[in-house]
Amino acid sequence: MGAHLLVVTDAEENELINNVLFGDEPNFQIFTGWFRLMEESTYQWITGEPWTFANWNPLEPSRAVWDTGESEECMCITGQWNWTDIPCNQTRMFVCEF
Ligand SMILES: [Ca+2]
Repeated sequence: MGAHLLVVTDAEENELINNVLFGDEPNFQIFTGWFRLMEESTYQWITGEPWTFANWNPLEPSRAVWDTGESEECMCITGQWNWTDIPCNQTRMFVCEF
């Protein structure tokens, strides 16, 4: 089917996502198709699309290590209209695009 997790490559798409998904749910977080390449400590979209746009919270990506020992290696868009990294094993809503 060619579906993949959400990839946000420009400000227009980022704003659309925020308007559609977070209008009445400011505390929502959704997983995107973003992950960190462990060896290189660089970011990558699951589609391999170029990294052309970012909307990180000013303190992110923090790559914090949680009490569980999990490191923040995946990215969520938050209801505050910005991005944060969190551990990939957390439970969140997600969006697929075709
Ligand atoms: Ca973080």
